[in-house]
Amino acid sequence: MTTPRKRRLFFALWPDGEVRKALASAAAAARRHGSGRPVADENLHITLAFLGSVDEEIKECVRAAASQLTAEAFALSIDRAGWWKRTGILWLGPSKGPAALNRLVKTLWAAIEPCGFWPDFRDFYPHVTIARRWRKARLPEIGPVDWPIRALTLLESHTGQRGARYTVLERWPLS
Ligand code: 2AM
Repeated sequence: MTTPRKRRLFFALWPDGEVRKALASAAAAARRHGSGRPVADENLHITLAFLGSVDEEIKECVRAAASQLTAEAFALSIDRAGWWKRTGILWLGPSKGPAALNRLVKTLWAAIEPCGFWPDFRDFYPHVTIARRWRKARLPEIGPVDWPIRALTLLESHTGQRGARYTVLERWPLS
């Protein structure tokens, strides 16, 4: 008997080419002082809901739920760098998380709850991880990156010897 294939999935804000470039250069500037393992430019994102390894049935359930979801588009300004000492994560994020972003995350968890997920938004702290195992020298000021949020994206994470690689499975526009 073969084991059903499971995929490691997450919902995220996935930047388009232009925003990705701007985030990549802010990330490079923020990583100038300190050392650790940089996240590749093509992997930069904000995780909204991490689902872990799920089978095909659950994947289809969350896809259907996301396609029914109504949430508004909004503007996000990535204007600060931060560092979590315990996890060694260096990140970029908004100093003011817009209410529309919190609404999106809550609505998303509520939509996928019937697929078997327990809402996990209490500790939601929007961030773009830009390095792991980071030893901080100092935190720089970063020029703000304006990121218009117009879609919700479902991604699959593939982990290999050379680190993580993400593929976009589906994208739903926000109204
Ligand atoms: P992060 O880097 O922003 O913290 C895909 O694996 C993404 O899901 C990772 O980039 C990570 O986001 C997030 N992630 C991975 N494991 C997680 C977990 N156990 N709980 C919450 N988020 C997780």
